[in-house]
Amino acid sequence: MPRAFITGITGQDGQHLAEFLHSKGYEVFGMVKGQNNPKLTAMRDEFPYVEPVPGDLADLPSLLKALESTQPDEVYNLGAISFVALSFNQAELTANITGLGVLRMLEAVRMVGGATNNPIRFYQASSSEMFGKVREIPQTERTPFHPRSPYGCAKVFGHDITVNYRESYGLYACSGILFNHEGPRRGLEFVTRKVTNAVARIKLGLQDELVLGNLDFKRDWGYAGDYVKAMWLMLQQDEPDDYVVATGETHSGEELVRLAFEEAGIEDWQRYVRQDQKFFRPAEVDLLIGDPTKAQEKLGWQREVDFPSLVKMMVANDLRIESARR
Ligand code: GDR
Repeated sequence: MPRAFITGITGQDGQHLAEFLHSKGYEVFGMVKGQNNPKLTAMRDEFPYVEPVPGDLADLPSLLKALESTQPDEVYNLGAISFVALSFNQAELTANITGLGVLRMLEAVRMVGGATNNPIRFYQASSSEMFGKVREIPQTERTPFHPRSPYGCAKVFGHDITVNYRESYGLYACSGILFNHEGPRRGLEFVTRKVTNAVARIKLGLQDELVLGNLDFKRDWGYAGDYVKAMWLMLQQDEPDDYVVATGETHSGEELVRLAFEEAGIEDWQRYVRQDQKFFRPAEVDLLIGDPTKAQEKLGWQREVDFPSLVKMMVANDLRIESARR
């Protein structure tokens, strides 16, 4: 039975990846921080097959202990301070966890190593936020980075140090440059879920308005369930490499809002939407659109869920959850 170790297990991608690897016959270990993590009970209920392992990305000895005790074949580093807006207020913490956390995890992988004929394979969750103020359209594995937030800067370090460990120590280490990926498990602080949840609540008469920040931005939004398959594929190749994972389409913030309201049968969406300066960021990423050709050709990866289906799935999910709460 192959063994996988996942950081960020309680997040959206950790959940999708655990489910996927379990279906592939993996034994799944999930790193959980803190002595009384509030998300642990929910994780145990929903994913009884995931074995929780204590550890913290800020603490190298704990990572060494976690890998020594679990002896994984594959390590997926999905743990991070992942909310871009928060990173402006907690820049040092973001640099420590989202940036230096990758270095600590790589060092643990290098030191624990795994079997001589089967060294540990490492996946780093890199991000389209590294492209930031984009230098070319669409963005590929060769597009230079220009991050626009402390989060983006930390992710650039994580990406570069992953490449460096691969080149310096011959580690099987891959960096997946994933564009935005969403779904029903997305946290309510991210714009897609914030919108679909508010739309459901407005539809059910539980909320009057949707307050947002900048809507003049474009994102390449895919479905998280499709994207975790690309992570796994990257670790099944003969050679480690870096890949952009994206849909190749871009949609505006306004399009997201309009589609979500339409999905709930509300035509005059402008009536319900207000903008507030407090949700604007000090610097913005205006236009992201990724070119997934390499992932498609080399990994045989294809996305299955398109943007309208994604919005539909998320609105339906929030209508179901909010109706049950009423
Ligand atoms: P992003 O996701 O920053 O792209 O990072 P997010 O959904 O937070 O923002 C997308 C865009 O929406 C604009 N926006 C708002 N965003 C939020 N969260 N709340 C609002 O009220 C709001 N109004 C407008 C933002 O300004 C932004 O332009 C996500 C994260 O998952 C990262 O961890 C990941 O690396 C990247 O996607 C790829």
